[in-house]
Amino acid sequence: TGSAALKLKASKQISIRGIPLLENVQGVKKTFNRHLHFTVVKDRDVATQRDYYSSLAYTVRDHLVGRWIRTHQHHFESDGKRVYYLSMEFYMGRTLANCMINLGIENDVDEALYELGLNIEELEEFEMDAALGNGGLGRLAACFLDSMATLGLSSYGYGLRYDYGIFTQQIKDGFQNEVPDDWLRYGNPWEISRPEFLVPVQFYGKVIEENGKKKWVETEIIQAMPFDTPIPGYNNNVINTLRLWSAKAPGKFNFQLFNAGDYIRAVAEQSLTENITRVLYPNDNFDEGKILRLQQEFFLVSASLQDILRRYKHSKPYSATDKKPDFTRFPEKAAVQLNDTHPALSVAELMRLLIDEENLEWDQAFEITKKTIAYTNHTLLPEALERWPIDMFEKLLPRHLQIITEINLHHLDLVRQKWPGDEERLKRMSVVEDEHKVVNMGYLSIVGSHAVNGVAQLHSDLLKSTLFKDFYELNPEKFQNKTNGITPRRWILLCNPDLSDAIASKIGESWITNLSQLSQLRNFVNDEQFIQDVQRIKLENKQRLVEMFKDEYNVNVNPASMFDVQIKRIHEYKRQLLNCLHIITLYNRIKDNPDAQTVPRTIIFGGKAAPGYLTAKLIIKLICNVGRTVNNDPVVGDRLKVIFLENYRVSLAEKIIPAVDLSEQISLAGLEASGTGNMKMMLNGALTIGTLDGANVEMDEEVGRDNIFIFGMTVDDVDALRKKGYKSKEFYDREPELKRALDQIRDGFFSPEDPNIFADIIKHLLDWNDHYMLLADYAEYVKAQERVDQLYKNQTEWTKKCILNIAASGKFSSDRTIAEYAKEIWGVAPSDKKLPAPEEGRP
Ligand code: B1H
Repeated sequence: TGSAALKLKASKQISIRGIPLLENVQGVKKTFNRHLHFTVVKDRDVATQRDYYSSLAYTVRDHLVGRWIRTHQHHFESDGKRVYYLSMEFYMGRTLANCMINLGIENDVDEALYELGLNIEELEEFEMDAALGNGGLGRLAACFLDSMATLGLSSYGYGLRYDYGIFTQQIKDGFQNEVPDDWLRYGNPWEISRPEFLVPVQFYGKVIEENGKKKWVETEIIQAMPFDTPIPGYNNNVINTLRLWSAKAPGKFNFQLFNAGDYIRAVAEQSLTENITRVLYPNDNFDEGKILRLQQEFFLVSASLQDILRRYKHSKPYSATDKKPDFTRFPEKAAVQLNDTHPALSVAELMRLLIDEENLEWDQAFEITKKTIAYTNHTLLPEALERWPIDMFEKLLPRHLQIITEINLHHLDLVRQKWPGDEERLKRMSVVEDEHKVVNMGYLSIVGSHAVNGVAQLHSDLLKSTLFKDFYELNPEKFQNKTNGITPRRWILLCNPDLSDAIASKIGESWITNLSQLSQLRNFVNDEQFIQDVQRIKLENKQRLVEMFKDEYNVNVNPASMFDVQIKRIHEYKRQLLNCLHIITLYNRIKDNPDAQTVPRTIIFGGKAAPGYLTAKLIIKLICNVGRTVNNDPVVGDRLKVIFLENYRVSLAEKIIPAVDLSEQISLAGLEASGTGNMKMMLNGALTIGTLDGANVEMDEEVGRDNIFIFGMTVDDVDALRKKGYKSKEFYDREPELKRALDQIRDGFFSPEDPNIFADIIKHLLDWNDHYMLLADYAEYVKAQERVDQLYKNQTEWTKKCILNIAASGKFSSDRTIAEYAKEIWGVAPSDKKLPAPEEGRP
């Protein structure tokens, strides 16, 4: 109750959380009690905390539905161009607090729950994360939905409703275990199924010719059942829709078995069909190439495109009349954005629907397809690039293989026209790679799109100069950059209310939808009161985390220590191991010099390893073992602590990010396409230590080199070193502290009970020549960390730089990113118009 009172006091300051009105508060209490009774079917004698969460969720949902229906009517009536964001991942996290904030009812609900004697923050913990994503790519899709709704776009997310999202990570003795994420176990108050919009998706079968027309016949059908989730815009009464498909066996499946009287088996087999949307593939930046994944991708693509075409055919100009839909105008009414190549089959499926179902000619269909579709690339890592074996296509999607083959023939004709006789180039640019008998989905996406973009300037430039060089030379006008962004609603307003209030007290509130206004904070960089406020808020955020460390990890952490944080998927290219080598170095320095004054640090890791990625799992084990050694060494005391946070996910990120002092963004230059965690921590007043990779480059440009710790090789340095011939052992021999750390790992210093356990890590770094060049960047990294220590000793100077970072983070709003997509790719215009609220009567 103390914290509830504190929260009420704090939240009164900022009007955007809604001004609590007595009548509203009474209304919320009434609705809450009604839902407890009629929806949850409990009374207060037997209701559990989870029941209260459910009642609260339904209460908040009630405030959405009127606006949701209204938004739908508005989109129908205005009949503008619709934007469709197709993604295999939407990493939404929790919905409750985000809805309250975007609707501006947070203070009303706070007050009502307080008066009911309930702790709203405790109730919020009962909501499971909607964790239908792996990492940055899925979370980006979620941030984009928020921004598209906030910018008033008529937009839809399309994805899959996995029964199981990204696994729950448990750490036992330093080893990661995966537990299925049964997120729908207690029901999902935020979704509504739409059985009336069920869509059949075809698989297998064969292609025949009838009257000169191709026909895909004898297919197996799986139904796609849509589930809609509301996506509220910030303070504009817009509620857009995220539509997720769930696989459903058709009622009369498997005729033969039914007729043979094997009823039980026929029904049992239905559940096998429904496996298509059972589980999210848990790989970040890695393509497993499994047929089930190809089925998932086609299921998303086919159901979504059929739905999109149906909406077009029933749109206003055609609904009341019997006018035949004119598909040549389809690209004026629909933009389809592919979130990486995972929905790249859209190119072939849209062609099939236009040609086979709507009877268009090839050339016309291809023009329409290209004008409609655009493609975002998210990675250059070769192991993440999708290349599906032709046999898989042949079997699963025979008609699509034909269409792709024909698209490729037309495409290669154009290449031939531009570069006559250049057989090598022709081979390099073929969508169907004859040599490996695979379809290159990146190439298919480029050929079938009018726009291709990378996710940060450096990444977009590298696409043009390396991975897609030939395609850039063929169609330079297609290639664009759209630097990623994050939504300021979830990533500061929701997760860091006190910092949001402090900012609002200086520059008002319009930065929430116009983040570049944060630059006004530069005027307060010498304002002592503001410096103190920012410092105090960071400390309080850290103290909340310290309590969790005590409760859940039984580690005592000094809240004044520097919180040095690396939170992201565990991957060799992200170089968590480099961070680990630095920790060992700090440890050795303390042990060599027990009395020296050092800047106390708490080094925090969080992140999941793909279940099949053994090296990543071993890295987790090493971090945990180093932590065990360091944390229990009495000589070290509270000068150095290492914590590996279990089950890092969106809802945990919201707790950690506001407490970060130092943000670790240390990937090998050229390999992290953008990064988005880097932006979240910058916005919340952390300083960054990082390489010139991904969006770090643009953060550096925005904040200035004095206010960020940049170290290590650039992309050009990496290239040059590889050309010259990199030998990691030379660095091992040259750097005594590096050698010592590696020797300790190799000799079992951190694993006396199993001295050989880290042999593979040593193999990667020394024997196999350190593919991600950690050893080459080690010395500069350690030096950069020394500069970090120096600055941290002067808390005022440190905090000034934090303020300058917040002030410079405006570029990284996903509102800016989406406004650029809208203008430069989709051809739609954002609107800051507010739709009328439900109580204002029909427009
Ligand atoms: C990113 C992926 C990814 N890039 C394949 N690529 C996947 C690739 O399941 N799969 O097969 C899943 C994910 N994810 C990330 O996208 C980049 O690594 C980040 O640098 C970037 O910030 C993020 C959003 O653009």
